[in-house]
Amino acid sequence: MEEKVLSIDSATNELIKKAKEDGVETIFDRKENMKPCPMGEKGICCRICAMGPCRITPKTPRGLCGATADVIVSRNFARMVAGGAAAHSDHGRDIAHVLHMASKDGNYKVTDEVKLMELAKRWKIETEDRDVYDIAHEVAEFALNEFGKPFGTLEFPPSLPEQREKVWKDLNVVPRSIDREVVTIMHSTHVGCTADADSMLNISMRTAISDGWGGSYIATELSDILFGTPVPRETEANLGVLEENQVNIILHGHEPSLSEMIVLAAEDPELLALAKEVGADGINLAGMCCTANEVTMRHGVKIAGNFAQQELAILTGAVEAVIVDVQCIFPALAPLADCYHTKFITTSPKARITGATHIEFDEEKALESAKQIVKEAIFNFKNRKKEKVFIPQTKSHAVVGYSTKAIINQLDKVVNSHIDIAGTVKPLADCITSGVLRGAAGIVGCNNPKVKHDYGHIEMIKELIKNDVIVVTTGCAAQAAAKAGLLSKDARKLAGKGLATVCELVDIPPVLHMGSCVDISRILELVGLVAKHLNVDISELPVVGAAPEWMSEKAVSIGTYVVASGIDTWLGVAPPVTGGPRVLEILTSEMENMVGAKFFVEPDPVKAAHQMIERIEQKRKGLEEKF
Ligand code: SF4
Ligand code: MSK
Repeated sequence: MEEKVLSIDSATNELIKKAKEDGVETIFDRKENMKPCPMGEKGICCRICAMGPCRITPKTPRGLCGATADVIVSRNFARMVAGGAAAHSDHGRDIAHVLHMASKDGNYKVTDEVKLMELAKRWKIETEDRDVYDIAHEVAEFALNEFGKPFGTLEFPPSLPEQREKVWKDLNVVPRSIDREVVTIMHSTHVGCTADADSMLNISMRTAISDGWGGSYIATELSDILFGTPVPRETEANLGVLEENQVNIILHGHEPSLSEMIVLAAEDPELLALAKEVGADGINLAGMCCTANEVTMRHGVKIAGNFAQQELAILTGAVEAVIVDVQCIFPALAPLADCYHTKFITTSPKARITGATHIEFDEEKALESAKQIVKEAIFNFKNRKKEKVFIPQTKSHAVVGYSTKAIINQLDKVVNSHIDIAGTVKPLADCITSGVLRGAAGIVGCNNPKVKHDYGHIEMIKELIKNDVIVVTTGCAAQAAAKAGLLSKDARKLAGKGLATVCELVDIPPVLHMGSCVDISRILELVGLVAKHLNVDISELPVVGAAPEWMSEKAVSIGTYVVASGIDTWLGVAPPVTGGPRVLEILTSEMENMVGAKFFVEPDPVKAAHQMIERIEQKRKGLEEKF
């Protein structure tokens, strides 16, 4: 029987084959045996109280309490939003705590002072004649207060157009504080509370907005202040970045507070000497999932791969340690690591995994903790079994690190200094209104074995750039693009004439890496600034979003805040809402009347790209009438 090709990435396919030879299982095997529950798939199973679980069927159209399919589906959806918003925002809160402990002589320092001062001014924090760290601590306190302040509403960043804020005010979806919105969902979905799909989705929107324009935004801004605002830099991507003769360490998870310290520890002369002592040529760090994005855009650390490749890194037999913090970590890594010499090291009390080695990362002694973790990897080098090693020779060149500021810097290359001022998004807005660029698309999100690995991302991106739609990308989609060579400036040859010309003039690739999942806030910032420049609402711009291979609750929150921000969003995998006709109607139709955008579900990425282009052209007509 012919083998099913599970990925468009040759390194992935080679290692899936090795897994078979080694007699170990991966997500790709488990997917074959898993038969998803049809009730769960439609979202019509409720286990909110112990009278259930209740399943909606033609014979039982209501749960024991009387909840309808729409009530159950909308509550399940809201809880996914709450889970996603909580994960992103708690990440933001942790970074705020790190900023609060930053000091001149400590491990954590202020790196982007300009950004700190901008934020301090925005939040009306006194900056005159004050020590940078005093200001930083007050900024951190202000940020922490945004999570749980008892009165008022969220402080929006200046990139939010006032037209959009008005839409939210009219719908009563302006978030109060971030934690409060998450708690409100948990309360409202308790048995005997909200039993109205419209209201449930309204609450979901408010919580999602508190993520995108609150918790995630804070995570990005404070990370930039601490670790530096990314600038374009070169890197390489795919499992071929692992080195035969070095101590290979995979950094996997999300929060840069850990990975930044590991990067420092891996440069420590004492540890480098120790690596030599155990017979290695050096220490090779490689990132996975969003940690990869964080460390590649600030340090050029190479990208080992995306979500679906985490087990495959261990399968190479050449990884001394996989160091993880939070989110998107397979529990399967623990038993798999036992089959090889790899140490699977968890570091966060929020993500302990049975079978892993737990070394708690102590932010108070950050570098010391990081060194201890790196030492574990070095000492493990001697246990590597040469006969088990197979590193696929596949890697691609990529340019990463396009923060909003970095994009504006690139745009300055085409500013006519006689007419325009530098440092704005005007050149980008001009390219869009003139039609040289038809529009822009944000392609984000995970891998999901329901979709051929990376196929959804890559086919969609290629189709869009071919049609002069510039693509910005984050998360595991960004890594798929890096592996496929689409983040290289050479990828201009795959772009349409207009986009290729812009890329040439501004010296960028046609697909811009903007960071990790929380950095979708950078996309919101850029889009918001263009809308403000043109004095239109975000929903009037020829801008679309997509998550072709999404899988996490975070992606549900992201999709909801992106749509609530006025950007049409395509999903390659249907969310578990199809059992609620009213919920489906709101998400895929009525939201357009409320927020000027809606969800689309289309598993074929090329078809989806054409639907996106069609919507872009519709929005262009609206803009042309206006200008
Ligand atoms: Fe069943 Fe209602 Fe309890 Fe859900 S909340 S499990 S529908 S009785
Ligand atoms: S890591 S949420 S698999 S993008 Fe942010 Fe990747 Fe999705 Fe996790």
